[in-house]
Amino acid sequence: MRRRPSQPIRAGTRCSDGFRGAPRVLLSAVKTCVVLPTYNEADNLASMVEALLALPAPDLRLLVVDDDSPDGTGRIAEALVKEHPRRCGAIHRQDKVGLGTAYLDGFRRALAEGADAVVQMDCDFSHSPHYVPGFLARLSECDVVVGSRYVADGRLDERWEKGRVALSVWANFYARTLLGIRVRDATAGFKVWRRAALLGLDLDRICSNGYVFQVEMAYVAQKLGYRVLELPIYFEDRRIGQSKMTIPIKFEAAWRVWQVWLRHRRLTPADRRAAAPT
Ligand SMILES: Nc1nc2c(ncn2[C@@H]2O[C@H](COP(=O)(O)OP(=O)(O)OP(=O)(O)O)[C@@H](O)[C@H]2O)c(=O)[nH]1
Ligand SMILES: [Mg+2]
Repeated sequence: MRRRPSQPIRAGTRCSDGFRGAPRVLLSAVKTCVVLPTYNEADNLASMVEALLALPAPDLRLLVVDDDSPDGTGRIAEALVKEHPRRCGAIHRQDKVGLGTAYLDGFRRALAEGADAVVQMDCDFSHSPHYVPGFLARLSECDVVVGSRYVADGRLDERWEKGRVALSVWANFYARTLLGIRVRDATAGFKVWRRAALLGLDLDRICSNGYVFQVEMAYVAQKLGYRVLELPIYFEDRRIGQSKMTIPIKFEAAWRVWQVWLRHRRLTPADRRAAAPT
């Protein structure tokens, strides 16, 4: 069955990626993989995994992508894989090679393992696991759900200093204006993708490896005509551990947005990967 890019999914429609149309998808029927990139998250990983495995989404699996964290996060991941062999997996990479490729490696593995829905989220509790079932349930209405700080009822942690809030708002405004991104939170890192959307996006064309990865994914998804649903989240400051965001990374991100524009500005829905199911 083929649908035009922006055509809504009718109630009861059976789609080739295992979803039914509105009003609600049966969570138990959706094979979900949560991709968790980690670098020095030893204090967060076990509690994050515990919280995710306790969610009312029985066919939910986790995939940790660790970059040889000096604090031993990789060893904790292995212990969790041993403890939950059917529900946890891990990819161990040799070096800190970046958030973008961590997600791409995780997405490819999740798709290869047959996931219908792929969740991407930070492992520091900024993205609260309790949103995941609600996001999955709304995936019947769209191709990607975005956990958004900048829609009505979305909020940033009150403990953020004014400068940090201003920078976040400015970065979002900059990326949205330059690229014409309609999503209010263009830099959001908490998303749930339909299998068909990730396949159609063609992960091989995504080139950003740093924080612009989120912007590139949002831009390419929009250019290819995928339907985005933004749902509000409360974005809490990381509970434990340190941010990997530095001033040079922020400057680098600013000019890389131009690269994203140059690379993808001519994409249209016809450029979805041909073999991708709709
Ligand atoms: N595998 C891998 N994970 C990374 C890398 N950089 C960051 N991460 C993880 O990606 C997620 C987001 O990174 P954070 O440092 O929290 O970045 P942030 O959310 O923009 O910054 P904060 O506001 O301080 O939380 C976390 O789970 C990190 O552990 C990396 O190079 N490789
Ligand atoms: Mg974080």
